[in-house]
Amino acid sequence: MNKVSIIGAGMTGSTTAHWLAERELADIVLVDVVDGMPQGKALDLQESLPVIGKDVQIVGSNSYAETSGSDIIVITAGLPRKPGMSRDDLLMANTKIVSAAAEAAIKESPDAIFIILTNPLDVMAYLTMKVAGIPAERVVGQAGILDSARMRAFVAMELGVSVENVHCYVLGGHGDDMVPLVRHSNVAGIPLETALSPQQLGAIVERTRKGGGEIVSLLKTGSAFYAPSIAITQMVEAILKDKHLIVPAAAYLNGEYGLKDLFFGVPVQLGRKGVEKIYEYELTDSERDAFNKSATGVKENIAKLNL
Ligand code: TXD
Repeated sequence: MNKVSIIGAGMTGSTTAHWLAERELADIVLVDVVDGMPQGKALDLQESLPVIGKDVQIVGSNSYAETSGSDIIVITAGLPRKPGMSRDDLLMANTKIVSAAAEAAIKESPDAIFIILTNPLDVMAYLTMKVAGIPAERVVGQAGILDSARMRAFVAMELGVSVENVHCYVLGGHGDDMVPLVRHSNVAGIPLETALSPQQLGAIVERTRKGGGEIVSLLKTGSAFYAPSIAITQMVEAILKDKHLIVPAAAYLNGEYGLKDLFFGVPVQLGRKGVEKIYEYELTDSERDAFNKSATGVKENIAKLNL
């Protein structure tokens, strides 16, 4: 059985464990600093499995020893946003937490692939690569599947069609300057720009950009967790099953899209080795401008880390 360790057993971490166990994808270790919490959640989840007939082991712990030999390490440890906060406001607090997590996790699982969720996402993925000292293809950040799923949900609701017919691609940094690529998105092959009026489309793009904030203001404590954790699950499955699945995700760029030395949301092919390939879309001038604006924000935050 494959082994996936999730660092941070809060809302996104434990919900990821839930989706993974339900799909019988791997044995799971949940690690958190809170005494008893990961153990309690792991046991509760383990006790749910007889009902659905799934056989995976789920362990909760406050130490990294149990994570030893993991195929994948998912890092969700850190603070979530409060209403009114931007993702960037979390930078300094989460840098300490993610550094410690990456350092401890790599010692136990030197060959693992890391999937990062903690915000600010693109910067935390970069930090993990540096601290763990592993090749870029073994680190990938989750943001694009979620942002694209939000846009797909809004389009499906607007048109009254199945979400299965809606394909959207949101790339760039995981912040308010993310880039919903309208020209590359479609409904059953019909370009989004034909299927929707400019007003409808404009409203959907805006709601997508602020999709995380919309949930934060509704919840008042904490941020979204169902959609982010199913997005991680899709990435875990693509890696463990060596699917060569192309998804929007944060990968290390070394010249692709004219950008260098940052993690950034692009179409990424995921397989057993991690990031197998980055696909480059042809962009118009305005799309490229949006990419560059988003990348500047990510670069500024990376610079603050003084790595
Ligand atoms: O798409 C995306 N990238 C995101 C990112 C979508 C949703 C959430 N996103 C970010 O993930 C969010 O802004 C946060 O930075 C993280 C985790 O969000 P979550 O909603 O899971 O936060 P919780 O419920 O507060 O859980 C965080 C847990 C909590 O149980 C802490 O005790 C734990 O992290 N924590 C730690 N675990 C291990 N080790 C250390 N050092 C540690 N510090 C805190």
